[in-house]
Amino acid sequence: MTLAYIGLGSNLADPQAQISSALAKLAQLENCQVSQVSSLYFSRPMGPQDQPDYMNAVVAIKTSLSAIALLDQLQHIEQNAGRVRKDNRWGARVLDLDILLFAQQVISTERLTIPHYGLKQREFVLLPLAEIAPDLILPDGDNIQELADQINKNGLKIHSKLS
Ligand code: PH2
Ligand code: MG
Ligand code: MG
Repeated sequence: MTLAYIGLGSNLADPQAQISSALAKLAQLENCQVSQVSSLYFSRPMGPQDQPDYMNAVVAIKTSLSAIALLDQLQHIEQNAGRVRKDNRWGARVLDLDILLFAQQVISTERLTIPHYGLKQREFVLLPLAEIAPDLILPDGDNIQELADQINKNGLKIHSKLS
């Protein structure tokens, strides 16, 4: 079983409901167990500012899937939530499920970059990740708690417990 971390985000169509429903769907996936769930956070949009605030969370899962098979499952959940893939990098979305880490694997292919390329620059990823995995060390040796302590919080706030 591989320990993986997944970032959840939404800023459209009732973000809190989107994230709880995505969490339920993750928990129902075959070959996946959700082992930890962060709080739900309110975050300011990174990227274009003419979009609603986001809700973000991070979960830990244990899975026997490969990283690419996990990505297929996550994209399936995104699509079922009504996500339309268009060319709106960093634009508003109903549901975004990103593989942040897949054990200590480093993957760089057309479909997948792991660790997630924005992980260290995003307060809405680092803080929830440090909440559930403060001792985590990235493949490059960086410590999650230290990165989380150093980053500008940019107004990030805990909204509620998720699970
Ligand atoms: N995701 C984006 C673009 N901007 N901003 C916040 N606060 N949270 C996100 O999850 C997010 C974002 C594209 O994936
Ligand atoms: Mg994303
Ligand atoms: Mg994504």
